[in-house]
Amino acid sequence: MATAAKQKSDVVLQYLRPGKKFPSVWCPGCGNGTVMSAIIRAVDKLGYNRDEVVMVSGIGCSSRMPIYLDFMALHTTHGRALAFATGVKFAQPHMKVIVVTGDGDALAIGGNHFIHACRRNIDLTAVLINNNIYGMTGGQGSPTTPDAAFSTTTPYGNVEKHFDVCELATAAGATYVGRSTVYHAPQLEKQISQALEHRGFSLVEAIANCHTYFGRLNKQGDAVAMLNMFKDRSVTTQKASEMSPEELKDKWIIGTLYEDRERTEYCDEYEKLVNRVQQGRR
Ligand SMILES: Cc1ncc(C[n+]2csc(CCOP(=O)(O)OP(=O)(O)O)c2C)c(N)n1
Ligand code: SF4
Repeated sequence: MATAAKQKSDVVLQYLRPGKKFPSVWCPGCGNGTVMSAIIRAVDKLGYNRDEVVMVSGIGCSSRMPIYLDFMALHTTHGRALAFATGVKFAQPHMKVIVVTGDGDALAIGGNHFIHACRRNIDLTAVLINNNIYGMTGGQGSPTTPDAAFSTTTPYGNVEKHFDVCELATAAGATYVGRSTVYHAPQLEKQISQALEHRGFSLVEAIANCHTYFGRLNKQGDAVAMLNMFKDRSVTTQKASEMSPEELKDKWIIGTLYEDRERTEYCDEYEKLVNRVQQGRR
């Protein structure tokens, strides 16, 4: 048992950037670490050459991830990860491009890039770490802060409707959409693997704990209490299909939520266009 656990952690250690090993800037117990291990395990099991993996992020606690991981990396400006990643993929189509982004980074300042990356169906995998708040800057509300929830900018309770990021991505044209939580680490890894193997724009929403701000301000307890809450409030797609809308209220449906294998990917479509034009066809 101890050996199996050691082997598992060894895989994670192999992918950490030399000289950037722990301690990280993340608070002890932060969900970002679990998401990072799930990404590592998915990449490792899929057998990708790590020099062909590019990790791109914006700014935020979650967006610190490429600093720790020994992949090709771009730590970009706030909200712009998908725009940079689009450029990387278009210039180097053979690269596997993983975007790590927070709910604020992807959906507030980066909201426009997010919907257009979905619409284009470019072959990127976005892992959106949703902790319902801005962690790095001290707990301000984000587009996923739930109705009535507390943050430093909603001290009397949020009056705005929040985004369901998976519904948003599906409506905008993403061709793979999945969700999991940091409590369900093996399933999170599976969703990330499926997203990486999908040709087109894929999104995995990773529900994660920021106990330091969201948990504290909303009296949800420490990291362990928040993980137990993720366990209690999550239902699989299969179970959800047997539940009424009332029963599903305040629940997270986890698993693959949407998949379209038919639609052509953006770089492939563009290559076809170039060939057509070079042959003098319209
Ligand atoms: C142009 C710009 N505006 C604002 C900021 C400040 N800022 C840095 S991170 C951040 C929010 C991060 O929240 P989120 O993306 O949810 O990530 P988390 O820290 O929760 O992982 C903000 C507003 C910035 N760095 N640049
Ligand atoms: S502030 Fe929140 S999101 Fe940032 S490292 Fe701490 S627990 Fe994680």
